[in-house]
Amino acid sequence: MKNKFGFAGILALVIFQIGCTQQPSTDLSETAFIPKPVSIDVTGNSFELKESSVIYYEESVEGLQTVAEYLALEIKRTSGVNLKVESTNATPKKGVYFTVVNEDSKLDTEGYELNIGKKLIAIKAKTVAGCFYGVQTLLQIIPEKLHAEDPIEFATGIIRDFPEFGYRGAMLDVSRHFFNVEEVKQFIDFLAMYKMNILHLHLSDDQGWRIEIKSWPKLTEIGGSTEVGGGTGGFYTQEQYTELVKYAQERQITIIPEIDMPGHTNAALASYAELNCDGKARELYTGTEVGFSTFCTDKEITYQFIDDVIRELAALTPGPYIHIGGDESHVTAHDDYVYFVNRVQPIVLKYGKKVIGWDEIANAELVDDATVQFWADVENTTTGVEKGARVIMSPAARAYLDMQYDSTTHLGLHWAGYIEVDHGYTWNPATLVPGVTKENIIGVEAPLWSETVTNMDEVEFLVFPRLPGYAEIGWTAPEKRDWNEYKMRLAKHGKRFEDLGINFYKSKRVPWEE
Ligand code: TNX
Repeated sequence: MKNKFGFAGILALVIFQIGCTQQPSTDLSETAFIPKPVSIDVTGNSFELKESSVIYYEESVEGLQTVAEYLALEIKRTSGVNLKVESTNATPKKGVYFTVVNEDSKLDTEGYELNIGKKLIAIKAKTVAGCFYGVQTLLQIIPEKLHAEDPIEFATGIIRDFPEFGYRGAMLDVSRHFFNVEEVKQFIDFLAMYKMNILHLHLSDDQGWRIEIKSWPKLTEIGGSTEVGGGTGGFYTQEQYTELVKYAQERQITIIPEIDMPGHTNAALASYAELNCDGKARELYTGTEVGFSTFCTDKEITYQFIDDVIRELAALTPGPYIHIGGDESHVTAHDDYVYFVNRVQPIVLKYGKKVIGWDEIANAELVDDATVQFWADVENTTTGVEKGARVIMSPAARAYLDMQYDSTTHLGLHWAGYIEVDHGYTWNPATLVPGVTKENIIGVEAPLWSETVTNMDEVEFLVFPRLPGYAEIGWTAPEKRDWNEYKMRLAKHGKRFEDLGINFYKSKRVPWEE
């Protein structure tokens, strides 16, 4: 029998249908995952999360409940649906199930397997961190914002995934401009979305001292009282700092505190006269020059002070590292600088932590397990490697989040050049610096210095959309990365940024979707 619409009519109807209803994808490989996973096997069906679905986690695995609850909260945030979270000692038949296994030798410590079946989503990993990354992958399958009537659907398949580097971080300078606890938490959430696991906090500089040290209270009373431009500044009490550490930990992020010294110390030198060689307190500083301040390297009080600061900071720090800065000490004589760095490193070890410093610290003797952070000087960095140090790659010309995108975007600086989104993405940490190879490198970090950045809107503009690229450089092997393919995935994240209310830079080099 002949249909009264004819073939063309039916075709039009079908096209109309596809155009109008949101057809769920059943092809998992169509999802724009960032960072790009190691492998995706498509099975061509779909899973629907219902109000009645339960999120199960394997009983008696410490920390796994937090991950299950995190997923429930994110589902609630994006869709309004409130899912139950329960522990279990057997694999359930339906719902979502988290499990930690020892036997899967192919899963690296931070790796995970996300198996989306028609009835059950199973996330397994060797560690709780792995399970958390499985959650982040899962969340990228659904839109950031769902309407009440939208089904919560996932294409089925199996993703196996693990990172290239164990250190994937960003730095926030809270000294030049202060960012409060809520703002730092927001920054932490940005990192978590892209499976980054390190937040380096630049806690002291010429313009401000931002962490309470109970044995030296004037550091924050005086040194924390202002910021670039003369605003009121601020600082974290030890309780607030602990709250940040915990918030980060729940998102598998380690906070690395930095006390920058012997240069970049005007705020401390203004707080305590005795730390100056001439015994006179410095004026507070609200400009943006660098390299004019130094601790007095031949006074014993300096090392007593540093011992107290590191003792208190180490007690607040569950992570393995303390960052001692060491950059741009232009008014410290070379020999004094070397003497100083040689004396400070053992203090860090004494309190059970490992040393990180900017690449200049390689001019000193380096203690065991020291890490140098490459930002500008190749020779310092290769010297560090020769002395047995490991390297964090933060090349200013590629990875500085405070560099302007181009000459027309005004926020940020450009002393290391302009960093458009593609320029920030198209480099390989393992081949960028001759003499520094994959074996020497623990990972990648993108620093955001805050001379020009005064609020979260401005933070977001410099961080997005570059941060996902740095996350991918840290997670995805270089042979699997390609700008032309990446920019298509990044384009699809524009909608996510909008739904999250993120003020991002709409680079013309990315084909953003309407
Ligand atoms: C250099 S990078 C600095 C910082 C500035 C930054 C601005 C480094 C270790 N030192 O003091 O804030 O440039 O981009």
